[in-house]
Amino acid sequence: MSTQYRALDGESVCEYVRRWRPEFEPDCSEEIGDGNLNLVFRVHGRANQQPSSIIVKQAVPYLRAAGEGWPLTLDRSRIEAEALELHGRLAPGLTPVVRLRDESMHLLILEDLVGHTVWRTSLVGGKHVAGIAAGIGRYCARTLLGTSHILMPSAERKALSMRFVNPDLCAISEDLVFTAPYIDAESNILDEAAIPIAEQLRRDRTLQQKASYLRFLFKTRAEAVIHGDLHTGSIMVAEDDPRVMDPEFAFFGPMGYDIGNLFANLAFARLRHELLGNDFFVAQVDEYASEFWSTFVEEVRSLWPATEPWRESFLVSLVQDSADFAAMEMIRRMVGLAHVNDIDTLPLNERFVARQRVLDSARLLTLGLPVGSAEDLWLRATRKDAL
Ligand code: SR1
Ligand code: MG
Repeated sequence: MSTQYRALDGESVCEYVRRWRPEFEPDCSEEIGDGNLNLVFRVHGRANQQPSSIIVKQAVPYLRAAGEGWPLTLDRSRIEAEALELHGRLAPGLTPVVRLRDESMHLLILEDLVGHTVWRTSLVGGKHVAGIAAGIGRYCARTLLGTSHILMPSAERKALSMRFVNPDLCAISEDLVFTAPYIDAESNILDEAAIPIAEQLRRDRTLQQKASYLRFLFKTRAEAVIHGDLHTGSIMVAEDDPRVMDPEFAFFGPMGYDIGNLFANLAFARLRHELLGNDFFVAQVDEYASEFWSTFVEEVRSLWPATEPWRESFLVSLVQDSADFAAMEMIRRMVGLAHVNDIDTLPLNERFVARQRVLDSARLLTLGLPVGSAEDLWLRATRKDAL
């Protein structure tokens, strides 16, 4: 750890900001992080006589959600900054702007996206925000293709590969996504509605084998610099202005992991509203899924070089990978350490139905016949019957 490093608090973050930009006069700060990994402060103040605010995000040397007993590299702050810069360059306007990177304090100062909300919050509340799903489709196409061998020159990519070695954060996903949900792990969080499916998961040898194979793919398929945690809580939204944040899990991994995560988290929102009887918003989420994929495909087709005559088979196999990884994300959010509000805030009876539906859909996605299209993926992720 750097000798200069110290974790900031509500007061010292203001002093830090004052020193970084003397013309910014901080009034107060609030901690706004979700408490999983980092300290995140919004610092309010004045710059050039105008009210202003910025975000300070600092890594702490352990996993906050688990406590100091789970050490975690501070290097994740560098990876996040580099991923924001790389993805921001490839997909302009679709990430927050990094205003400062302090490697010795393991922190970033980011633009405060005033007027934006977390997409998951809008989805849970049934609030439509236009122009988001298409933007995320574009972001995925540009970042995934742009860091793959399809578009990035080999030498540049090899140099980049050293910058995105992310063993600690990958280990968290290898454990929390592909391992813990299938065993009686201490990290699992089980409400009463999760207990029946946790028992099924511990007995399900077929699913366990598949999870273990997918963990292998996650570790070995260095296809692109993926975001690595592309759920709807990692996306800030305002009308026609989606911004993808929090890429600290970025590494050279399988493209289907990002796409699958996005589909899985949209499926949670849809299921919530289906069980609450909000048919209008169910149809809206269906539209998001379709818009996301059609924009992704359109963008891939326009970026794809004519010298690589296998574009359509790339898309077919990406859909299959995405279905598999969507299934893993769906399952782990029911019984693992990190849950989702879309399902956790349902009344108990609906939550029982939801957890079983999620497991049944996930099995259909990853253990059924090969998934032939994104429409097929979405149908399986959202339908009622079991395999
Ligand atoms: C405590 S870390 C748990 C989860 O939070 C992050 O957003 C990742 O999804 C990780 O698995
Ligand atoms: Mg996050």
